[in-house]
Amino acid sequence: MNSSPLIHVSVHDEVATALGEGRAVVALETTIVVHGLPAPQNLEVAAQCEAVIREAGAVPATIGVIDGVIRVGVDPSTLADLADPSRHSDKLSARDLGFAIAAKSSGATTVAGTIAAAHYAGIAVMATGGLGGVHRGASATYDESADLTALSRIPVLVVASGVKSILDIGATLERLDSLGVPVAGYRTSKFPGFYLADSGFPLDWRVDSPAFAAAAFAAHRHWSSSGFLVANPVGEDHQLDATVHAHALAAALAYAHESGAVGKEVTPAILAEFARFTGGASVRVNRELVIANAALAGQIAVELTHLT
Ligand code: PSU
Ligand code: MN
Repeated sequence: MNSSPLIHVSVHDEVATALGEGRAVVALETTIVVHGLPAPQNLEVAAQCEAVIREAGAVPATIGVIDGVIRVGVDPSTLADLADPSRHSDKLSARDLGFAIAAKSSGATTVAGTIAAAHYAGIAVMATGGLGGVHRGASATYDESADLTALSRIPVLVVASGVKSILDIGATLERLDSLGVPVAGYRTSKFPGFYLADSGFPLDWRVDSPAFAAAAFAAHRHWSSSGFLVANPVGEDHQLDATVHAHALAAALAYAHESGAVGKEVTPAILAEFARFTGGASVRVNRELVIANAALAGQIAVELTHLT
């Protein structure tokens, strides 16, 4: 699809055909697979996300960078290779993509990196687990995920279960407000708390159907080039026990501080400590919510094709 001698984006045939025919496509990120979830659940979750997107009538496009090419739609063996710990695959935000291409290196894309590539390829919907956001103590460290600023300028609808509970949720919601990113709860008026269904923070808007979410996003796109966040809570029967969550959160934050993790290492370090502390329960919750978000994203993407 490129006229330039530098072939830097390759769209999988099935994805290209679907886009050409105006059919629904949902982008999936790879950071959650490579740096977020432990093996072997990571590849199982990736496959299930693709399966539920197909069940909804859409085509999945898992995005990552392989040997300097942004691949929009990677097959399972390529994904397994990217996730192989011995490959030490990078974690790529939007600003990193140019370097990875120039260096012909490989890496997993975050939400920011994924929506940049998805939009470039013509995909308007993506699913993830939890969006990155404002870290606790950010007023001193300035640690705020580039997911937020990417969402403010890239018109992709993201389905996520809020932001990870390790973050400063109130500050993250304020930043999304300042950045002009619409936030809607899916069948709830409360912002989800990732491992918990309810973070306690109220939302101005709720959407009760995929069709309504698609209609609101389609209208928004007429006057704004920002993305759109649909916050889908994990089912109450799947959420983490509130007491376990509170203890795990305290342990994970202390661990992150002591480990000296900085920059892009912080989120993976905290997620890993959460998993260790909860004996894997947090991984089960993460798995449930990501798959549910992929299914909802598929339904919204299908509705969007009826409007555009
Ligand atoms: N959702 C999950 N697990 C994850 C992520 C999302 O359930 O690991 C990843 C996404 O790729 C998101 C990233 O963009 O965490 C945020 O990283 P940071 O805080 O370094 O921006
Ligand atoms: Mn950060």
